[in-house]
Amino acid sequence: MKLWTAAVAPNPRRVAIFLAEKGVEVPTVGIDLAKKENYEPDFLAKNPLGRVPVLEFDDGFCLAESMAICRYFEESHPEPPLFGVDARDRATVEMWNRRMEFEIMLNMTGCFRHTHPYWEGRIEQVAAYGELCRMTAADRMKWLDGELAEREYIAGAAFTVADITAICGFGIGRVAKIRIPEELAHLTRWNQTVSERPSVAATAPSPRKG
Ligand SMILES: N[C@@H](CCC(=O)N[C@@H](CS)C(=O)NCC(=O)O)C(=O)O
Repeated sequence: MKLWTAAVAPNPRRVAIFLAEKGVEVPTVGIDLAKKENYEPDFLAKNPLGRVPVLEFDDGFCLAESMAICRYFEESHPEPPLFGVDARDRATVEMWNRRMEFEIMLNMTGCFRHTHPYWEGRIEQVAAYGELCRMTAADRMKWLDGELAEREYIAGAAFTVADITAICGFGIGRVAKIRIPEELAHLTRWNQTVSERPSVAATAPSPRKG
């Protein structure tokens, strides 16, 4: 088994944090997105969408989508549980993870992709869309701050995959110069607590790398 991944990129980072939390080690192969290695025929044969991460099994089967990969490791290595512990809890984690994907990560990556020089000449950048994502992200941070007044982590009292998705969203947002405003005390507290976890600290993107 091997994991096709890319340094810094937020979706591979979700899997890297998840594996570190589980204490699972999987051999990795780095793909250089800047050199467009993800669009070379060998990689497109693994994922025709040209996206990382991809988990390649020994029989050649390739599993893409970071949450599908995390789900595989949740089933194969149940401890510690990161997708919830019973029917209601698992559904609650699912709800929050999807919210973190659609409300946080999508806006952070949208801003990064459409405003950051890293993507110049690589994709068709629509600056106005990037700025809309920045504004929406600001609104969603206020919303999340209110939610976090009620509990320690995104989905409840325990650290889950929803926290992983959110912290990876905030990480790439920082590269696009989206900062959590200090007055959002609950979100700031959550960000500090989660950022100090070894799995998160070890995979943090540097703003210079893009
Ligand atoms: N929904 C996919 C998204 C994967 C994705 O967008 N990966 C990015 C890196 S974070 C990528 O491979 N980008 C390459 C490109 O757009 O050229 C997942 O959750 O794994």
